Amino acid sequence: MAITSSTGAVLDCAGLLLDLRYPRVMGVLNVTPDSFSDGGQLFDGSRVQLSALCQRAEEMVNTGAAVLDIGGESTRPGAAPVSEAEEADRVLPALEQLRQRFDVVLSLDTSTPLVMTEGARLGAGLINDVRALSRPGALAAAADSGLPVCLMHMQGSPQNMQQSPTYTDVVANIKAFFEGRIAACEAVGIPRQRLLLDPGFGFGKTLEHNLLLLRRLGEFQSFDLPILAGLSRKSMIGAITGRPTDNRLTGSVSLAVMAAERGARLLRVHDVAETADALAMVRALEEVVQ
Ligand code: 8Y7
Repeated sequence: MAITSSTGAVLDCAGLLLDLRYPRVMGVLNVTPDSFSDGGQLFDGSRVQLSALCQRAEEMVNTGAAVLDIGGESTRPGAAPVSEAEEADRVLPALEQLRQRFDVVLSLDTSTPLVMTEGARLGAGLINDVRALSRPGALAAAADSGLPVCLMHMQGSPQNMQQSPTYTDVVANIKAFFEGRIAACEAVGIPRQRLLLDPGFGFGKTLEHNLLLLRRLGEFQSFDLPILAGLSRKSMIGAITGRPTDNRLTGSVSLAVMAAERGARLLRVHDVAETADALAMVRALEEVVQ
């Protein structure tokens, strides 16, 4: 199902091919009232505003997004948990609308088995789980969906992850975590070639952990699986530049380039057009001959 090469792969995302042999953009579409950098923008009172959502999606598709990542549960530090039904009510109508309008891979940013199962039925192409299929029933739901899955590393939970993140060696510890989750996936019938790996910048990591992870990102290429990186507008940029979330574009694009140079093949970002241009330059350098 997947054509692999040394640098990337072509993933079958429910019939749409996602070519990860060069770095691609995943645009963030939050359908939450409370996400940390763009919370509430697609919300009208308590409901998802589908027309605003489609407008944002169209802009992202037209400016270079290969994937749209739809999320209905905020995972910012300390965020309140949301019920399965509430999450499904936010995400599934959004997915349905987007599926009708756009021929782009639609990713579900979810840890919830119900959302995986129903989302796959409605045409989702990818599962992006910040909990790496650890919720009860998630492995089975993901296996049944037949979809590719991004396994992200998080230490702790969104409620407590930033309290005192601790590693003996951040890269070695996260590699060991990936080994375990890959084995768990294979045990339920999710083939290894259907997986992407993400070290989870900001999820139970200090600034130093995040910087080390980025510097050493290339070491995760040893798995020979596509690497996803989410750095866009994150607090590590605020910590270095002193900028608030709405003024982190330069920092975000810079980090996307650094990640792509170290092998990341899917960059999860808020600023699609700017990142797509930057990644086009990375690609040109990768592909030039002689
Ligand atoms: C990431 C993510 C978020 C990330 C993957 C934010 C849902 C926080 N970050 N998924 N999700 N990787 N795979 O800052 O880094 O956007 S939410």
